[in-house]
Amino acid sequence: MRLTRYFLPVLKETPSEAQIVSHRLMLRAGMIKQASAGIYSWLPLGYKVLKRIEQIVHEEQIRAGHIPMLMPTLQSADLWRESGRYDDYGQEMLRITDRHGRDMLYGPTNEELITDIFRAHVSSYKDLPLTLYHIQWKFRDEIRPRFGVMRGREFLMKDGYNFDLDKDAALHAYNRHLVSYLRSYERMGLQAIPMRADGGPIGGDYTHEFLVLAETGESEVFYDSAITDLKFGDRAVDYDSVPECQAVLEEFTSRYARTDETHDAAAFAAQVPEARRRTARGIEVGQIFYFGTKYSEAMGATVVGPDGQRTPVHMGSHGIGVSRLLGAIIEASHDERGIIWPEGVTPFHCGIVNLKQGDAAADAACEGLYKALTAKGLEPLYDDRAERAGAKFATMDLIGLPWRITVGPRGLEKGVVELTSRRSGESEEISPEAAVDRIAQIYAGR
Ligand code: P5A
Repeated sequence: MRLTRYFLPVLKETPSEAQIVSHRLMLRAGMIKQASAGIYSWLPLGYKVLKRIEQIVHEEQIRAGHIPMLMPTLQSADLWRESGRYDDYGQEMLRITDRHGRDMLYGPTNEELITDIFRAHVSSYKDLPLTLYHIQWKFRDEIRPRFGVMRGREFLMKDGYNFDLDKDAALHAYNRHLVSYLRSYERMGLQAIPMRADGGPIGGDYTHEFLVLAETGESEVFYDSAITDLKFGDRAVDYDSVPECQAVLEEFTSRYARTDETHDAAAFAAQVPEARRRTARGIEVGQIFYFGTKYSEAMGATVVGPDGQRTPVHMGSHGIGVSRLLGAIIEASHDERGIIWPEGVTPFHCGIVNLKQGDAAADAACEGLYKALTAKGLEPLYDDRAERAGAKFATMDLIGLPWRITVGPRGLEKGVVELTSRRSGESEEISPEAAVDRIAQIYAGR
């Protein structure tokens, strides 16, 4: 993409309404624009990152054997009356009446809708296990929407639902989700720690939240610092293997880590040596639940088991805050100049800065780099504006592309361009061809 043809409305001023750095940077980098309280338009740069995050989530869910689909945003209130949650959800639920006077709602979550689909089409244990998921907009009329996409009213969630014959099978689904979430967050450059939490309006008392530690996080958390040494890495876990998934769950949840809802000061003191006890704040980027037969019993979602008897299925639901993740990643990865995107989610693979637009050699070298990178399947952002170098660097630093290739007449006389890492700030002078190869190598397999 050439910057002169792109739509990147960066702001010079720091927006006064934004209280936390990720919100400020998303506004300044022209990623989002508030449409109304807690509701945002996703401008091209923000939309690109949102799509990259969605793509990682899809790939990891499909790897785990979960099946993508799409349910609507608007739901009928009748289903929610069946489960008994129409009243439970209170004012957070946006209620709508259609022209025929029918009660509708903008879905805050989809347990009822998916259970309705299941009961209409599945009636035998032979069709289990089954896990369906989608990535769809949700609406929760939060009393205090704030921090930009972090606590929105309209927000994008990946929500998945497992259907199993019994509790053991459903707990395997739970473990599979835990493994796939650890992999997903690491691919996004994040460390998200599973912590024992509370079921809230979703239900169930077996649930973990995934928290990214950050001072601006809305949740208070208590944990054993040893947990931050755990890395999922690129281990290959067989999602069909009950012991392998169980082992990952045990490894990542055996140390004390809880949100304030379930924190137990006495257990904390008994289980964790004082030097390793931490109280901090965290951003909740996902939550997994096992709630058994709560919805299947209320809504009559049963299957005929191997013994010929009808039995309600065991279920769980599993959510990732896709739009919130943009804020969480920026909170975890930025400096005073702007965002620093991890390679896994960056909107463009690298920037190309032409120090002297209009100089024949510099223009030609930039065009050459642009074509060579594109031919390798990479997406560079070429700053081809007739701006001074300082302004171009400031824009690149603000929008946070992890790599920058700087091209100027002086370097070209020596046959070199400059390759700079946004994270370390280190630069090296190399030939344009070597720069292209290096960028291709960095992104190989991503
Ligand atoms: C699990 C999937 C559920 O709704 N039902 C379907 C279950 N869980 S949850 O924890 O309530 O939400 C899942 C994730 O969505 C993100 N989230 C939000 N993101 C932005 N703004 C909000 N107002 C908001 N509310 C929830 C969180 O990341 C949460 O973990």
